[in-house]
Amino acid sequence: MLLSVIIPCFDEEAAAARFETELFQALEALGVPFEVIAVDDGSYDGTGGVLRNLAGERRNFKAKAHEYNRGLGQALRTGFASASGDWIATLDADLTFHPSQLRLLLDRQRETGADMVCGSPFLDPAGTAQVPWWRRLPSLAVNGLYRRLCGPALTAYTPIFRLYRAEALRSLRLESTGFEINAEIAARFLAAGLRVAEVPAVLTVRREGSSKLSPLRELWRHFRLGVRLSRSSQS
Ligand SMILES: Nc1nc2c(ncn2[C@@H]2O[C@H](COP(=O)(O)OP(=O)(O)O)[C@@H](O)[C@H]2O)c(=O)[nH]1
Ligand SMILES: [Mg+2]
Repeated sequence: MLLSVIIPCFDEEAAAARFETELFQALEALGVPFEVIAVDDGSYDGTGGVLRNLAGERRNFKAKAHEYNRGLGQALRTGFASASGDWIATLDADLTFHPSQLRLLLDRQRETGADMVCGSPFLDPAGTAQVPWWRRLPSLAVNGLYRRLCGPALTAYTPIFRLYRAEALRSLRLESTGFEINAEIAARFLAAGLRVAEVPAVLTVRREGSSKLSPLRELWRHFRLGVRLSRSSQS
């Protein structure tokens, strides 16, 4: 087994400085062969330099770059295309789903044989205990809508913290360019009849830098994806 860990990065210079220590320590403790693919999505700060330095030092760290900002969805798709692992995990650059929790995803996959395992902060009250209400409530509402649209198999349609069977992920035709890509992937896995599973995961708050989420823009993108998904389920 080879695990490819994809990390989209947009203006994450301070967070990326923690990869060398915190990220690698957590990944090495998993005890599985891994590679990290960080995608610098046209950052304006020093993210590109930090990632390139790391790529020079570590053989299992690849730095990919977009010339200009193309969005989280495009960054993940660039990462998927460069991954050589038979399993792919996706992670936030701010490590707010701590990479040590990948153990939970790997264990649940082994127990269930699933093609996709989602880390859900909504399965257990501890999962979002550190998240302020003004982030938690909109997120619960959006995930509730996806449950109505795509089914109750999952509680976490929007979070990035996942493990995918690479072959299954590559079989999907993905269109999303923004944060809604995680919901699109989950919906496509379900629609294709692939096996999905969830495990409780803890979401913490960012230690450095600022959130790149623009609430109105993302709400609009979720709305458009919802329309696309309901059309494709009718046809
Ligand atoms: N590549 C890329 N990554 C992005 C973009 N916007 C956000 N991200 C990354 O996606 C992850 C989630 O973004 P974040 O700002 O932490 O959103 P939040 O956790 O919802 O507040 C982080 O790793 C960001 O660096 C983007 O436009 N392109
Ligand atoms: Mg974040």
